[in-house]
Amino acid sequence: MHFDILTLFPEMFSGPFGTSILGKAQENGLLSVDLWNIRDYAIDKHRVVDDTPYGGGAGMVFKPDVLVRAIEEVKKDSSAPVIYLTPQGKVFNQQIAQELSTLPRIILLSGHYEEIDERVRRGWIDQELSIGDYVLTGGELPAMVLVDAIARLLPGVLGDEDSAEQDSFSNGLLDCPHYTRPAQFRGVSVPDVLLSGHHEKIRVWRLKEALRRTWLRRPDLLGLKELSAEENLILEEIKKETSVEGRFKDNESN
Ligand code: 4FV
Repeated sequence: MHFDILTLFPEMFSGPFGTSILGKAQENGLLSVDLWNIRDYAIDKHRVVDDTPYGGGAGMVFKPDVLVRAIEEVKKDSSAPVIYLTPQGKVFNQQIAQELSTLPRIILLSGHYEEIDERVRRGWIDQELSIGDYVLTGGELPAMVLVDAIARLLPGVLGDEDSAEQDSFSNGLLDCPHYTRPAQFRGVSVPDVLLSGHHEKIRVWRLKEALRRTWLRRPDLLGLKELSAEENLILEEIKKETSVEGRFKDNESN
């Protein structure tokens, strides 16, 4: 999969994209990233990329000619979608990451300043995505978040195919609790079932704990998911087990 990123600060990306899983994935040819400096498409002497908004007011607006020159140079005759990172976009989630991970190429436009000219939004932007309801200083971190969340879903990137499957949200639920050695740590033991080697019991325990955690912390997610007969049975079991105090206590712990 190929990512093109239009940004005013290409140097911001070298750290996250040059190390760890994303760096290795590029070395292995599982994904590639091209960074395009929007300022290179400002043709005036001072390479100006922004201007004051018509109608007055605070903030600056990306000049439409500069952005369009950059987008058209990168996109050429490709069908790759141009995705603009902005608080006004649809909130990015695991399902969107999954959908985008099936594409051969996407073009990300990292916003800056107040906004982009509305004519660019209407004529050259295919999709607007937000990483959350807060305002950042630039769209570079959002672009890194998208690449990270999408890239890890690409075959071979995580190495162990299963681990992306068991993530929070991958099956519409939060992830279950996890433990590793030692079996006893500061007087607290690992649940016996996880030491039993009984795969079916371990599967059911993990599903139950994922349902419990989702019900206690993010009941809204349960409303979005069609629960299987097994999941419904387990959820009823959890509700019977969980007193009002229990529900309150778990919220305290997170
Ligand atoms: C943002 C977000 C975000 C707004 C002004 C950059 C900033 C400047 N992008 N999800 N939240 N962008 O805050 O995607 O354009």
